[in-house]
Amino acid sequence: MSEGIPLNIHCVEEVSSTMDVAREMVAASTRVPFALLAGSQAKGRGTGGRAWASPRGNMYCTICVPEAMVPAEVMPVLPLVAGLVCRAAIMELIPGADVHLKWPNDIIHNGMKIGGTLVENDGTHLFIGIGMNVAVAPPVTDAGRPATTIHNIAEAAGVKSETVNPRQLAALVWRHLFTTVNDNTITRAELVRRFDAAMDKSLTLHRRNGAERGEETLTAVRLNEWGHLTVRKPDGSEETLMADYLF
Ligand code: BT5
Repeated sequence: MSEGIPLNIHCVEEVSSTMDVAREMVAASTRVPFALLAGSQAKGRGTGGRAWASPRGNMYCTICVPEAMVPAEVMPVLPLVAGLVCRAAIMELIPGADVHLKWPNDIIHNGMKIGGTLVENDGTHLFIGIGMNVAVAPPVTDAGRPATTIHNIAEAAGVKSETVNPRQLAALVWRHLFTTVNDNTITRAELVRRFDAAMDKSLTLHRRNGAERGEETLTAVRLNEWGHLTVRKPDGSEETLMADYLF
């Protein structure tokens, strides 16, 4: 049990994208909440139409939750919560691992990308997509940062990497997600504080223009109460970003 929500994971082999198949499952009246965990994806997607490389060996999961289950305090920062629960899941498997977050949706180790999250909705349900590299770090072909894997992090930490697998990781993400969603004492301010504390503020950031990176070098300064990121520019001035994605 995860804070009253029994684990409900559907495991499949290759799909186009777990986001699309999860929507079809809702249309076919699959019991929600559920998680769809795929072995690989032919058309995995990131934000803004970018591709998510999805070879076998990694975790490709969409958790579908009725919108009505998510409290008003959590809803505006749900994309940040998605990153927080992924980090918590990895750190439960590899205690003390140096796992950080990059606003708004990346999970990072030593400046390399372990995974990313993508939140979509259909008006009544939320679809929380999570891709995490467990065993395979695909080459990154655009201006994104290099990829790493949870197995690499485990080995560096002296944890047997074969003890970390996609199914187990998905179950931990599920538990951390529903623990947060069902905590009726949690506030938006607290979730923002947690994300701020988990950010790697030493990273050099760039705006994304499609597959290109913007020239200006930015650094993360702080989150505001809505979880928007204030960055510092090379001339020392600050700007608050709302819907931008960063490389
Ligand atoms: C994300 O997008 O980081 C969100 C990724 C969400 C993927 C999951 S998998 C399950 C579910 N089903 C889907 O179809 N999607 C979700 P974004 O921040 O836009 O990052 C995309 C960028 O990450 C690309 O442009 C590359 O630079 C880089 N990238 C692509 N595949 C990668 C990988 N496997 N590991 C690390 N970096 C990758």
